[in-house]
Order: sequence, then C-alpha cells, then structure tokens
Amino acid sequence: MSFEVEFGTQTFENKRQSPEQLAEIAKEIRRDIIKMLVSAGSGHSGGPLGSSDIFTTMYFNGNMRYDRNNPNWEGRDRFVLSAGHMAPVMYAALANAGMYPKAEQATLRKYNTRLQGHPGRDMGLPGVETSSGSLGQGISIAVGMAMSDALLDHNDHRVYCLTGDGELQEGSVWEAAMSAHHFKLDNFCWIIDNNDCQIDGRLPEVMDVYPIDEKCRSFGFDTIVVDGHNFEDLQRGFDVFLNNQKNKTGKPTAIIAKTYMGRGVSFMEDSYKWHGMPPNKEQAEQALGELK
Ligand SMILES: Cc1ncc(C[n+]2csc(CCOP(=O)(O)OP(=O)(O)O)c2C)c(N)n1
Repeated sequence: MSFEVEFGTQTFENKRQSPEQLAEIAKEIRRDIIKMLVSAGSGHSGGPLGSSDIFTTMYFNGNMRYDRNNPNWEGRDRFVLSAGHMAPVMYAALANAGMYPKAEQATLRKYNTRLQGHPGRDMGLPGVETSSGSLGQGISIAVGMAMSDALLDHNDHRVYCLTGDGELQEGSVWEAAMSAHHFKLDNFCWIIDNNDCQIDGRLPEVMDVYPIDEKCRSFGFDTIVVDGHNFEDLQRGFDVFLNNQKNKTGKPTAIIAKTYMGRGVSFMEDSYKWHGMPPNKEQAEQALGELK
C-alpha cells in the first residue's frame, strides 16, 4: 500500500525545556512515526510510539550532546538503539534534531534508503552509530564504546543505550551489564523501555524477567525507576546518570522507564498486537487526528 504523506520542516533545539515544550516535540515525533510507517506499509508501531517521550528527553533536553551542523563531531555523545526494531523513533528524533532532512523520513524501508527497517551504520545516516536489530547485541557494542572512551581514550563522552524489556531475555544483555559494572563505566547509561509487552505477549507470560530493578541493582547499576511518559521524572533519571558521570562514581546507571506500548494512539495503547504492525491508511488518519 502506498499513502502520500507530508513531513513538516520544523526542527527543535536541544536545551533544557519546559514539559509543555517537550510534549510538543514528542507529539511531532509520534506524528512522524505514523507517517513513516504508513508510507512504508510495514514496520513497528508500538515500541517507537511508547518510547517517544524517552527520546524527546534524551535528544531535546540537553542530555545527548550532538551538533546538527557537524554530525560526526568527535566530542559527541553516542547513542545505541539495541532494540533495533524501534528504529522509526530514533529516525524521527534525529530528523527533528536537524541531523538530516525531515522529508527523507518518507523513504523508511524503501530500497537503498538510509532509513533501513533496522539501523544500518553503513547507510550513513547521521546519528546512527552502529547497526543493530539482533536483540542483545547493541548493548554489548555500547558497553564496548563506553570502555574505549573511559579506559583507552580517557575522554568525557557519554554513551546511552536503549533496550526493550523483552530484550532482557537475551543472556548477552547481562554479560554486557556485568562488564559495565566490572569496568566501572560511570559514562554508561542504560535505558530500559519497560512497556511489559513483547512480540507476542506480556512479559511474564512469555518469559518472566521481573524484578528488573533488583536485577539491575545486583548487577552493580545505580538504578532508578521512572514514569516514561513524564518528562520531569525522565529527567530525574537522566540527572542520576549525569551526576554519576560528572562525579566519576564508578557506577553505571540504569533508567527503567515504565511506558505503554503505542502511547498516544488510543487503539494501539498497551496492546502487544501493535508490536510489529504499521497502521493502514484509515488507522493512520485516525492516529494523526488524535496527535494533532
Ligand atoms: C536475537 C533476536 N531474536 C529475536 C528477534 C525478533 N524480535 C524482534 S523484536 C522482538 C520482541 C522484543 O520485545 P521488546 O524488547 O519488549 O520490544 P517491544 O515489543 O517492546 O518493542 C523479537 C522477539 C530479534 N530481533 N533478535
């Protein structure tokens, strides 16, 4: 199915902003996700919509340091989307940050696009630091980046990584976590999108990974649980990380963000059926109406 959509041109700044301003940005990100997915005719709706507030706080409230005029700036912070299937939310955040033209979002999942269904670093989209999509691997790459920053280059880069909660069922996630603790990576921030949903069920039905907070703590992380749809609460989580990094506490940080899959679109909210489905034309129209 093909459905013509128009992407806006407005981009947003990265500085401490009010919750109202952040809510406007998050809404634009959600609209872009819907537009991308309906034009692609395939892709994941639930995770990207549900984590839009996390991405908004990370990219537009002064947490991630990047330069839209020089995306390869050596001093930038790194972000790794370990849950690679959630690519549309990262692409929308990067477009709204002015890292590449917003109109290019229309190419999601099209042949040879820089916006592959799962992030492909070789495609050259600014802000995509590594390929990902095989669950459990991105976080290992991110921990490796944080190790090289802290132990080899001795710079002040921050490394952020987002995993899903179903992704926690991958054993390699915990090997990475163990390493972050062992190597005292206070420059590493692990964000867990805890929507309690995964590809075909609720977390405890498929494979119970709870209690996530106690697991992270026992793996040596400074762990904070936040409301993943409340910008002030999310920032509280990022502040814990910034303090750990600034004060060189030797502790990696885990932010467990409680979210709802499909947040912002009534008929998708908290339903795992929307994990990997795009909206059709009518559903996209309704969704965009709700996100006005
Ligand atoms: C190693 C590996 N196994 C299976 C998959 C297929 N897969 C993609 S997303 C997903 C579910 C992940 O659940 P979660 O991390 O909670 O993401 P959400 O459903 O919230 O988007 C699965 C099983 C994969 N990408 N990689």
